Amino acid sequence: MRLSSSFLPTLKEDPAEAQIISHRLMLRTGMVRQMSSGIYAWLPLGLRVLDNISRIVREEQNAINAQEVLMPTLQSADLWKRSGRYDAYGPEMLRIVDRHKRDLLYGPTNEEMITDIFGQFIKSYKELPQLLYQIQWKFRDEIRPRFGVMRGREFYMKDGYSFDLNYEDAVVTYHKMMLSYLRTFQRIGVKAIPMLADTGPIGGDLSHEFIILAPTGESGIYFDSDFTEQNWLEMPVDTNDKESLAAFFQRMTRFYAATDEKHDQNEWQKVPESRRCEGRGIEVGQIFYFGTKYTEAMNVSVIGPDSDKINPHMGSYGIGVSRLVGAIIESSHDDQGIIWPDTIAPFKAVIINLGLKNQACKDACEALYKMDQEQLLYDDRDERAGVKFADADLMGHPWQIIIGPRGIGNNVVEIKRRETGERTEVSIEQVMNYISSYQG
Ligand code: 5CA
Repeated sequence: MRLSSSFLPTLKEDPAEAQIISHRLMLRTGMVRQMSSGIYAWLPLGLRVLDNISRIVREEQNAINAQEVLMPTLQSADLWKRSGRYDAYGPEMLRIVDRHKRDLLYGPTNEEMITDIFGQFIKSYKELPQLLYQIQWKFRDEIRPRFGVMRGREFYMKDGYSFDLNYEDAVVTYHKMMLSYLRTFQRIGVKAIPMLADTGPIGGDLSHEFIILAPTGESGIYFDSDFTEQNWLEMPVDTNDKESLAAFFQRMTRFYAATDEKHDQNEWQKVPESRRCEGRGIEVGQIFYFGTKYTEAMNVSVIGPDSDKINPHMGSYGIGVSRLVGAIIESSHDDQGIIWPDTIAPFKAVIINLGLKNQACKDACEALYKMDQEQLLYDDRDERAGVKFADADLMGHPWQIIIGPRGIGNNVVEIKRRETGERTEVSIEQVMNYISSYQG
């Protein structure tokens, strides 16, 4: 994308409405714009990040054979009356009446709808397990929307739902999803730590929250620092083998990790002092096992091996995709601006042309830009070098490729790594190679 003709409306001043750094940086870089309280429009730069996160989430869900669906945002109130949650959910649910006076609602979550869909099609235990997910907008009429996209009213969520024949099988699915989440967050470039959690309005008796460390987080957290040393992508777990999954789960739960709600001082004392980490964190995902809560209430069953009727055991699995955008910035920025992890950055690199009037510079920039127009942002604006550098740091592209009259005479360009500030000179032919083979 050429910066001179793109829709990247950056702000010069800090917006007054933003209390935390991620919100400030998202507004300053023109990623989002608030349209009503807690409701945001995603502009090109922000949407690219949202799409990149969604892509990784999708790949890791598909890798454990979860199947993607897309359910409507509007749901019939009748569904929620069947589960008993229509009255129980309270004022967070946005209730709507259509022209025929039928009660609808903007879905805050989809346990009822997916259970209904499942019940319409799946009739035998032989068709279990089933694992379905979607990435879709949700609405919760939060009393105090704040911190930008982190606690919005309309927000983007990956929500997954599982159906198993019994408790033992449902636990295998829970373990599988746990591993898939750890891999997802590692690929996204954040350290998310699973912590035992309360189940709230979703219900059930087994749940983990995934928490990213950030000083502005809403929960106090305690964890064993050895957890963050684990490489989940290289862990040899066979997701089709329940013993292998159970062994992984046992290994994982060896590390102490708890939010202040579940913190246990006795257990905490058993962690070696040098490994005790305390701080604050942001919840970017949560998984639940809640058994037959919805299948029983909504009278959904399958025929079991002995021709008896069985209510399948369910779990649900959420990732706050839009919240993650803010949470990543909270945990990855400096005084100059955002520092995007490579895998979800809106652009791989920015090309900074310091010699707009110099034909050799222009030619070099154009040639480079043509190599990957989708992933490169070309700063071809008629602006001072200082402005271009500041904007590049602010927007947080992992790489800056700086092309100026002096270097280009010797066929070299300067490359700056945003994360470390490290600078290298390479020949113009080597730039893309250097970037794609960089190993931290
Ligand atoms: N049905 C379950 C799992 S699919 C569920 O709704 N879980 S949840 O309530 O924990 O939400 C899943 C994730 O959505 C949370 O972990 C959080 O990251 C995100 N989320 C929840 N509320 C908001 C909000 N108001 N703004 C932004 N993200 C939110």
